[in-house]
Amino acid sequence: MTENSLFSNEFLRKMKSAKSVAVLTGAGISAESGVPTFRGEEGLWKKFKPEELATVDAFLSNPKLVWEWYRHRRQILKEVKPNAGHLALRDLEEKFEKFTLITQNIDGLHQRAGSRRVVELHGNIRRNRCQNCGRIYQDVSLEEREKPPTCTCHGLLRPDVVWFGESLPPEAIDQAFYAAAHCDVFLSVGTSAVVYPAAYLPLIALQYLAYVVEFNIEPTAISHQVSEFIQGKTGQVLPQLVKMMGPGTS
Ligand code: BJW
Ligand code: ZN
Repeated sequence: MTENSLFSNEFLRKMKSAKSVAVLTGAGISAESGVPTFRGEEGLWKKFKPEELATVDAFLSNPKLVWEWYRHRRQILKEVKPNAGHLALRDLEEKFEKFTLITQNIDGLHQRAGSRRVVELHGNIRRNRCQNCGRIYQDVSLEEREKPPTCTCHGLLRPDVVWFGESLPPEAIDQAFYAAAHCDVFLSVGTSAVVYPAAYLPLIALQYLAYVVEFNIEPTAISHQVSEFIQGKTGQVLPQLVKMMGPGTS
């Protein structure tokens, strides 16, 4: 352990010599901005399981309820800003030749923090898409509607996000799998690692012999498999990692 004691010498050595780093983030990184997570005690949605609302079936059987859920979340996002964890990942990006930030989050907070290369696995809440013809609508004023607007084809508009049973954007998943298989260090940050295929990424990185470090406030489904588990709030721990890395690139 170092004087800092949070990070092992091995982890810091790997980080300082890494050419390629991949990071997977989940709802936990945005929790300190005030965005509710999906699961666990802190999850505001514990009265709704995501598996019950984030599906096409739920949307088609009760479009107004699902639209309302997203309207509420869009409202929250108007009032929040990136936290120290997002900013630390932005700073980390500058330190490596190759850095891929893969996020399951749909909140756009990494981009707002200034991260340049962000791979969005589950879409983005700011856009809407026709459930029938797939046409994309960028007009954010549609968010204000109390029920889902309709497309010119008469299909219902829904947020352009990935629900259970739906495929992830092919380009995003390709980039994510490539980054996991080709990185020297992989960081799994603020995710419960129970939703696939995202949850495969740290396991793939391990298979390809990357050093895999998990950051979470509590152990998760993959904690026993990773190279190192670092317990703490990402808004506190990630800035310390950036500081320990020192100035410059590796
Ligand atoms: C902190 C903190 C702080 C708090 N600091 N930490 C293989 C095996 C088994 C099942 C499947 C499989 N492959 C596919 C499946 C089915 C399914 C699946 O995974 N089901 C599981 C639940 C079992 N997957 C799918 O359906 C996916 N599609 C797919 O595979 O397509 C191919 C296919 C098609 C048809 C048939 C079969 C295959 C799609 C998954 C889409 C997930 N979508 C959602 C909603 C997105 C839109 C929205 O936001 O509304 O994505 S669900 C929800 O979960 C959201 C999240 O991105 C995702 C992950 O959650 P996340 O980010 O990990 O959040 P939490 O709340 O779970 O965890 C937060 C963590 O932070 C916790 O650990 C806290 O401790 C921690 N934390 N504060 C650090 N301050
Ligand atoms: Zn349409």
